[in-house]
Amino acid sequence: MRPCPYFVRRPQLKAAHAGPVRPSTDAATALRPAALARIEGGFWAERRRVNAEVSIPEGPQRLEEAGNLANLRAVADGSGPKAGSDFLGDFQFQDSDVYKWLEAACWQLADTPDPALAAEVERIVDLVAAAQREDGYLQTYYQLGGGEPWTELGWGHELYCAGHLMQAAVAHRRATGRARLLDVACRFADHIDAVFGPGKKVDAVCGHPEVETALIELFRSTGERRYLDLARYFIDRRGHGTLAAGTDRGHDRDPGPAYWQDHTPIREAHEVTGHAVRQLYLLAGAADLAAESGDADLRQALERLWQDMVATKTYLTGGVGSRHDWESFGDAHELPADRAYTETCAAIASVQFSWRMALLTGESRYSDLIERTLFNGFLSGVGLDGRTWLYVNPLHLRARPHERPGDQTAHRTPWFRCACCPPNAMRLLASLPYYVASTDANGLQLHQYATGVYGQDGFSVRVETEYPWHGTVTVNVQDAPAEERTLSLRLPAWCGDHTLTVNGGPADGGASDGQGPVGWLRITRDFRPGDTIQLNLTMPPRLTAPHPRVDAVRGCAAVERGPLVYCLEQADQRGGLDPDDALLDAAVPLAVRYRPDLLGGVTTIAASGRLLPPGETSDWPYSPHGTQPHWSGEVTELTAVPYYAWANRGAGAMRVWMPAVQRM
Ligand code: FUB
Ligand code: ZN
Repeated sequence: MRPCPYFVRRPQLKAAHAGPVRPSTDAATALRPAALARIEGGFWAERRRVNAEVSIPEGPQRLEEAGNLANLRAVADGSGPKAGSDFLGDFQFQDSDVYKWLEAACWQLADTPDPALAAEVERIVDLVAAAQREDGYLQTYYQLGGGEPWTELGWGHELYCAGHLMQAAVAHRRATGRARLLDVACRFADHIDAVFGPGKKVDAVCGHPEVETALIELFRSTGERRYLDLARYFIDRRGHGTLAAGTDRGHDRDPGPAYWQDHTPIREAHEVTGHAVRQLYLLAGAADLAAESGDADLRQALERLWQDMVATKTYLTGGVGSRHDWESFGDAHELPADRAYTETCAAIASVQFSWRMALLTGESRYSDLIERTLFNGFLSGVGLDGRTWLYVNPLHLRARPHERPGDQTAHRTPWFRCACCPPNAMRLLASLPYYVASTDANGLQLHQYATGVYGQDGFSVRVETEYPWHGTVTVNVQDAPAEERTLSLRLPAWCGDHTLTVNGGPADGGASDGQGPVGWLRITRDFRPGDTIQLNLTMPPRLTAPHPRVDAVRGCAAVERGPLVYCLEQADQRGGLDPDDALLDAAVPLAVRYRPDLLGGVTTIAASGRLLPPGETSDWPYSPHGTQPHWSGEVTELTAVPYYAWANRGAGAMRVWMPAVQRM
């Protein structure tokens, strides 16, 4: 293998500096991810245990069965599939699943050394390195005769795969200190740099953003500014219609320029639109660029687009992307519960975008959305067993759901023909500790609540909590410098009432920082090791109503508690009641019950409902305004479980939004 032709600086990173999103020293971010970040117990530790013990170790087997590794072997040593049609898999981007798995495995290794996993990582790194072309190019689909590289920018996913390779390489470098995969990524980045740009062979963008954020991470890990410049070029070049729609071989359907985010430059955009994952990966990359460049216009555009997404295009679960057609965002307030697409990857992309915005601005609202998305619209994509997945995450499934050809189904599946979601979920879970805490010159910020240790530079804390089941968060100071520091605790937007104490007494300064009633609770003092801060977040169950513009669920209510969105699954209802056959009575208080035996241990919520009278049918499903002829039946108890745990007990109906009894 040829050495990387450019000088690449590789600063010695401390092992503690693992994790994604490491702004450079000069970056204009308000906050930086905490270097010390370990989740050691509680809710997320259990989900991450399953990820570490089941999902990640079984990944190579899934990649073997799906042909991804065979494709790499075929290129590396001529074994397996030969050329053209022998490429295994239905999509040009099969390689990206391997890279996402590698990234997940590396973040896992950064957390917990595991010789068997480390050996597996090195085996696959060797395979990837061996498949790389002399000139740095690497994509097995085209290397196995799929066509001429860089001629199918719409659907080819070459820069998308390159981006995932770079992210895997950065994870490998940060987690293991090794440079082998980083060299592969640099050689590919250098090749791309030689091919793309004004006056070069190609002056256009890829149909799937991803390389932008990856190049900036590669810049951060190598110090090579050309990678930052290349990312800037791709971000600025997008939105100028460089992608010839529908002209790639085998693709005669034209998704329109918004699908691949080539309809308008980011700085001029006013709404999130098009393919949800493409949109959010692009915005994540742009947020990285805003951080590294200090570009205020770009930052303003990102704040505007994030706000548009939250205000008009986000489900209660944090899921985004309401349309099955082209996996896209819908119109404002087009948020149907039953036809929600809400791809697991889109939830992950939303977390990635929001985290970059949280670091850039220091505002807590971004981490509010991260929390909502992690606990609901993301985690629903991951089976409790760690080996079955959801690609789409609807908020309503009928007992006899219709299935359209080409639709992704809402049944848990071991892997997918298009397997983007499972390894993506693995990498987010493996790197989750790095989304919990951040630091700035004044101190430490806790964005999420998870038992563990967090901190940096002589100021660290240990967090104990049974969140999300209980709202008590105990923070013990472990190390503190002999000077004042500020500890900031996010007051979740859902929380109506809280108390905060320091060493048992009132916390002076524990007030909001001007972001209205929600925001950061800040404690500034000369902390001493052993100081104890206790935050009590009151979390009664609550009913949530949709904005009247969300037509699809008008007149409905949803059950929530703390950060969790609940749903009614048929499996929990008396006599196997289909939740579609009931109304929820909002006038009756909700009751909470902890069920250690259910779904790995969950808090359930009981609500009062009214049944459709038995035998009632309707010849005409409408009635005079102001009447409710079909919903006067007997009272029943309805049981709600956390939405993230749905679809783990076989087929059955489910709803998040329940039509509410209207009192005349
Ligand atoms: O195109 C690559 C990935 O496949 C996208 O990110 C997903 O939405 C799925 O279409
Ligand atoms: Zn996906």
